[in-house]
Amino acid sequence: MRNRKQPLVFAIPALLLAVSIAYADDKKHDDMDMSYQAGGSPLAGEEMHQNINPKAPPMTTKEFHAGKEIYFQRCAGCHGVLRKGATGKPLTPDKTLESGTDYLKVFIKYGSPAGMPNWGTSGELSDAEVDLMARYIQQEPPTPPEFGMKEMEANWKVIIPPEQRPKKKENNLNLDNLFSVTLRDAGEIALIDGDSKQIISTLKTGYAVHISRMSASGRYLYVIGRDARINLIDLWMAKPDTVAEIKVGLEARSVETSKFKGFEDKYAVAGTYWPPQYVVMDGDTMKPLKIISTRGVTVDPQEYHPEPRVASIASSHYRPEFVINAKETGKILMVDYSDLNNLKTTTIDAARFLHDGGFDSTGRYFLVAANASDKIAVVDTKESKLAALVDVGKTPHPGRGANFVDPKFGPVWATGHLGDESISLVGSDPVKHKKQAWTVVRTLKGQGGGSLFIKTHPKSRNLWVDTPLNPEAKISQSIAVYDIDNLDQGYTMLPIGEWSGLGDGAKRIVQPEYNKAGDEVWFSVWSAKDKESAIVVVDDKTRKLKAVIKDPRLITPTGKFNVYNTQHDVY
Ligand code: DHE
Repeated sequence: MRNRKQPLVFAIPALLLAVSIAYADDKKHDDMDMSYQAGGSPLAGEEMHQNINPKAPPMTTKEFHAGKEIYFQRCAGCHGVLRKGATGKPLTPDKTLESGTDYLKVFIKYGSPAGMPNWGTSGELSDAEVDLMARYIQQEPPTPPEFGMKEMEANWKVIIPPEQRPKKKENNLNLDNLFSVTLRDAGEIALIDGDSKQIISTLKTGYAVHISRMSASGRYLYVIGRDARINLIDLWMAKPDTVAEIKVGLEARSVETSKFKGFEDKYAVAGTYWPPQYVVMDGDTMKPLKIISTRGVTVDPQEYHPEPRVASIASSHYRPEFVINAKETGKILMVDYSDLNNLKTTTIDAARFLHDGGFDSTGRYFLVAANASDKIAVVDTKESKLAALVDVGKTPHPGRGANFVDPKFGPVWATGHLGDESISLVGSDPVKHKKQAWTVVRTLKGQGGGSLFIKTHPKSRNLWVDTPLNPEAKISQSIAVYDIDNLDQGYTMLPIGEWSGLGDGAKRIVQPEYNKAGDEVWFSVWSAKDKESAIVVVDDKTRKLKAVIKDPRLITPTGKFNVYNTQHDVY
């Protein structure tokens, strides 16, 4: 049913519940588990969960609900709400029952070198919870509730209506160089002044907050949590704060705003993992206007998929269109927002498991990773057509990618990979470098697999590649930097984790992000929530340490979004 190439190597700290259970043919512990579990008197008198499969280990109704809660919070992000797998392996009962409780418990408790987090030994889950989860994932997955207009409206709050907001900017902040920093496990963002490196404020956001995006004018900041809660923050206020809030589903990752001329700041759009749909909202209040389901048929093989999650969303500069990537169907939806009542959508068949991506330097082409297909899909947003499908390395993960001019091959867009150490440079100029366009013109050797983000800036000749998910601490705690003019020379490794001066902790270096001027690169030094984390700022020219931002409020900083660069798609 699923693509056999689904990644083994994801260590996304959120959630891989059982990376290798598919290989557990020889581990049939069902009977043993059954007798062990069923014999326990603690269950006597408890209301039991009724599973349609009699082989599933017994659970009380209370345990089932507790398991459901943990699963939707921690595991669904990778394994899917219906447990059909995506980033993580499928966890449907046909697989999990074969593995059995003991085997699953080991995986959940200790994780695996291939990327499954060690939920038990890290202290995130107690032994009792590990046992509960091992039994929970052998039950039939419950279908989560739908989330339509009624639910969205009930969860929508305009805290300060547009007419009561500032008529002009009321603070002295240099908004262009402000950073919105994800404080993942705190469920907050920090607004950091890029000039002084001071934290201006921290704001409460959704659970396991994920990304920030800017409105076309640069006034409104949209922040989305994994619980599908979006905060709309007005940066013109004397003290920037949330002016509207909405929850658009049970699980989400992406939010974007209309950027086409004449529609600046008019609409926002958010995609959800569950339910599989997207919603178009008013830009300044987030009033939900139109919900569209992504359920449908996959590009190949052509079969129905009940849960095509919405991954990245971009906003076309050439047409009033959102570029919406439906992960499991592999379809890219060009949604014309100029007439919401008579909605026109061009559906582009790309490749399955669409994830993250960004524009080329001209802003015309959108390049998105079809991660488990090891491909990059290139969309021409001017023509609303697929320009190419490019084979790259194993499990590409570009973030928004990096644009620069390769001295030999001309303009390129680059991606790193989760599944191998390579960095693929894709020719991105179909006019002057037609032969190279949409092919891998060069492959760089990186520090190792486990790369998530790659970055440069139009004013820089450095290319930065992180490897936060590499199992080797030396690699996950450092960054590779290439001289764009001498790519053959290979990379220089900078020990950013060490530079941070932090004590023990994972200190994963994640997501390089430039300041507006393009002369500083910011790196998150990401440790667990009970350990100190930091942001390290490096001078782009000298590649020397410039500043370390430390503060007790900086809990698990990950993504950093410079207002100007995010607003103008500079990367
Ligand atoms: Fe992300 C972007 C999904 C885990 C940090 N992440 C994205 C996008 C998607 C996505 C679809 C593109 C949004 C867009 O452009 O519209 N991320 C997912 C997952 O499904 C996944 C794999 C598992 C999960 O449980 O959520 C996942 N992501 C993570 C992390 O663990 C990261 C490293 C840390 C964190 O904060 O959660 C993480 N993701 C990011 C960041 C971006 C992102 C920083 C934006 C990068 C950019 O430069 O735009």
